[in-house]
Amino acid sequence: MKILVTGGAGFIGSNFVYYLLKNHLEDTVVCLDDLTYAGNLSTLKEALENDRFTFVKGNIADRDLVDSLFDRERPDVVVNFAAESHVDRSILDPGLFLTTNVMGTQVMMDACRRYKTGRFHQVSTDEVYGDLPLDRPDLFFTEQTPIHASSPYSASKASADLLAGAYHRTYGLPVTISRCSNNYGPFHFPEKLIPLIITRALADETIPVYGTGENVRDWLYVEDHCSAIDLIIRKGTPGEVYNIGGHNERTNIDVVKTVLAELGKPESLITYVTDRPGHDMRYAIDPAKIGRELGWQPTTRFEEGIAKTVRWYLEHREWWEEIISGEYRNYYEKMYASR
Ligand code: NAD
Ligand code: TDX
Repeated sequence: MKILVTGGAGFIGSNFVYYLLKNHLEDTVVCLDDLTYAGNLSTLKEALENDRFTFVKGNIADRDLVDSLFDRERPDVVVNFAAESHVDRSILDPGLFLTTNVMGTQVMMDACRRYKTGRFHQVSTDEVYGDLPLDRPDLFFTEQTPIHASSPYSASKASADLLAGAYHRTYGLPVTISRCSNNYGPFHFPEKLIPLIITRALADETIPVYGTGENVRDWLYVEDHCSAIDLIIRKGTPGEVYNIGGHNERTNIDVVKTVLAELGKPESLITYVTDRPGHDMRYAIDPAKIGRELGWQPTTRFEEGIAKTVRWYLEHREWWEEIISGEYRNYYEKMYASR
């Protein structure tokens, strides 16, 4: 198969590219990525040396570019990772989230319709379900949970999901959607909580914890997310939504303490700062459907995944030091100075 991966120079997309190249020697992979602040060609260095991999720089919302790419490549499957992905940035500036996450998804699906692509897979998120209360640990998000977005980011992802569902029903486009919990692992951009803790703690800088640190996230090692998407594009049923998660709920403060302990850094680095507006309290995925129907199971326990991730950041300093020495400094100053 020829698989077109959008957003493949970002965190999860790049891990998925490497997953495909390693596990499916019969497949070829084309990556479409606009190399925004979150996309990094150095992330794809090893893939670029593989003759089963092609990189194309371009915006998923650019209709002419996407059409000519489909004309040339005729992919069998499209996996759409490309998105603006950071909640805090969506609060500062929502517009780009609508252009990329909603309009970009539409452009990709229109191309799939025109070229009769065998599958369009939309990589979505558990954030489309809103949040759960802390005092009801018995509640989980299932595929039937109503959409209830809290941030401009999650509203844009929810809009794309609704559009994808409509393209399936109206035009018969073979769409699948996956909604995964928080990922962590190699190539995670340092604006997100876990790599932010690692990169700042290594420099003995303070770790900003929003609000009380009691918010709960459900963490999944990125390779487990990749194996789930791989199963869905090969065995999943068009028109279906699949939740992905590994029952790994942790409060933010627990995550911070676990990572600091792994690094041998003191908890005195923790600094409580002003909360994120509209901050979701708890995410918790019920992954029973993908386990039952496709036989997917996560393989990496949280403590093991954190140890692997910390080791990766220690061994790949050049990757993240390059990022945090550039424009990222201005971002950090703008986002955290007045907190
Ligand atoms: P990321 O921000 O690390 O990477 C996004 C990639 O998309 C970058 O390479 C960027 O250059 C590219 N991109 C952005 N706008 C583009 C455009 N208009 N055209 C082409 N390329 C563009 O994001 P991520 O964390 O890897 O997330 C990937 C996908 O997975 C997103 O759709 C996100 O909503 C979803 N998701 C993420 C998580 C998570 O924990 N990170 C969890 C569930 C779902
Ligand atoms: O400096 C910080 N301090 C802090 O306390 C940052 C960056 C985050 N946090 C908190 C906010 C969240 O409760 O940590 C938690 C995790 O924050 P993020 O890493 O920003 O992730 P989150 O908002 O949960 O969203 C992530 O998971 C779902 C991804 O960024 C999304 O793309 C994905 O859809």
